[in-house]
Parts: sequence; structure tokens; C-alpha cells
Amino acid sequence: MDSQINLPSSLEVSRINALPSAAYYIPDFISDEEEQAILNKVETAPKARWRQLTHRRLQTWPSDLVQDTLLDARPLPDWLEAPVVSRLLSIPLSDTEPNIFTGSPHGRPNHVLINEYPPNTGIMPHKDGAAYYPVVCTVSLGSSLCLNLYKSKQDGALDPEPVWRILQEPRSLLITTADLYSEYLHGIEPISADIDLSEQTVANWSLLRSPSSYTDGLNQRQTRTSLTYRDVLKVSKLGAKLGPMFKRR
Ligand SMILES: O=C(O)CCC(=O)C(=O)O
Repeated sequence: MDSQINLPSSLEVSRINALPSAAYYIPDFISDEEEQAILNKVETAPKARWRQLTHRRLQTWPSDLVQDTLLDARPLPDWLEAPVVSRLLSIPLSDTEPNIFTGSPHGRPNHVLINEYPPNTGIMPHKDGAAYYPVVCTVSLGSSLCLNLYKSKQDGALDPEPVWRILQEPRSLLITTADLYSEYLHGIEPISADIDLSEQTVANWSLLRSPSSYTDGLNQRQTRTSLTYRDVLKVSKLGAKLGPMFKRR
């Protein structure tokens, strides 16, 4: 295997101990070359693939969801499937569970959301809702930034202070599951730099590839692109019938 890639013998080795169960962080999940190849595919995707929001643009593969259902059951294109999915499924979760998607309806992610965050761009705190199996796998490309985790206050309002921050380096994989999926909100602040980064303030500090890069606790953001892999629970029967007729793109 490429010397830049470093996979744990089991996800347990990569657990973020400061967080409620369970979240995992693998800094060297893909190589520089793989990162560049994926970024190239993202950038050269047909214009119609992009959805432009006010501050951010995104792509969905194989398609958007309609009423929480995946209508287009085509397999993910090769450049999103390999190397990420096979590598993800190759890491044992525990002695009894082969991987993190054991037990999910399709046994693997069937959907990828691609978000692009130039500096000063973020995403409002939110929960991912009922459409997905509660395992979220995020590959980060291009630049580091912090994902914030929030909790609702007693009265239901959002506490604006994050409870934890997770620093995601380029080429890393972050997996969040269980309570982190259902009980907490996640979001990214629209700022140009993440500040006050340290062992005390970043939940996954001990798992980072390069904690010494953040001198003075600062991460000056560049454009960061994320690939969010999830298993959509409901896939339309019609889409599933048509799926095998299409080749990967
Ligand atoms: O880009 C990210 O890391 C977060 C994306 C996200 O929050 C989502 O897809 O729900």
C-alpha cells in the first residue's frame, strides 16, 4: 500500500476518546495523488452537477433525495467508489463486526454529498435527519477546518457555543455515529481561520497527522472540499430496477 496511507488495524485504534460514542478519525486515509485525482474529478464535473447555494456549492451522487428517498439507484461513479469505499469497508470495526456499515440496509454507502467551502464559508448547525443510516463518513480534501458539535439547551434552543471541535485535515476520514448523529448538531463556522487550536480545545488532537502545523493555535483556511458518504435507507424500487442497466461514470 502507498506509504502515505496509514490505516488502523481496527477502528478502535482511531476512536476519538473525548467524544460520546462513537467517532473515529484517520488522518492518512488517502494519498496526495488520490486527493488530487478526486479534486480534479469534482472540478471537472459537468456544470449541471453543481447546485449553487448562497455561499457554497455542492454536488450529490448519484442524485438528490426526494422525500428522503434515493430515486437514482445507479452505483457511485468509480472515482467516488475507489479508493474510498473499498478502503472504508476493509477496516474492521471490532472482533465481531467486519466494518462500520455492517448492519446498514445496503451494507455500504450508496450516496455521496460533495460540499465546497472557500474561506469564510460554513454550514449552519443541523442534524442529518431520518433519511440515512446513522453513520457519516467524511473525507476532507484541500484544506483543514473545524467541524463543531452543538447541543440544544433545555428549552430546545441551540446553545451557540460548540461543545466540541473536530479538526479535519486534508486526506483524512472522520466517522461519526450513534448519539453524535441523533443527539448533537454539527456545523462549520463561516470564518477565514480556526483559532485557539490546542490539545485542550480540539477533541481529536492526539490523532492529528500534523498538530505542529497549527503554530499559535491557528489554521488559516483555504478551500476545503468534503465528500460525505452515507447509506440512504430508502431506495426507490423503480430506481433499483433501472440501476443495473447503467454503467458507472
Ligand atoms: O462538509 C462537512 O464536513 C459537513 C457536511 C454536512 O454537515 C452534511 O452533509 O450534513
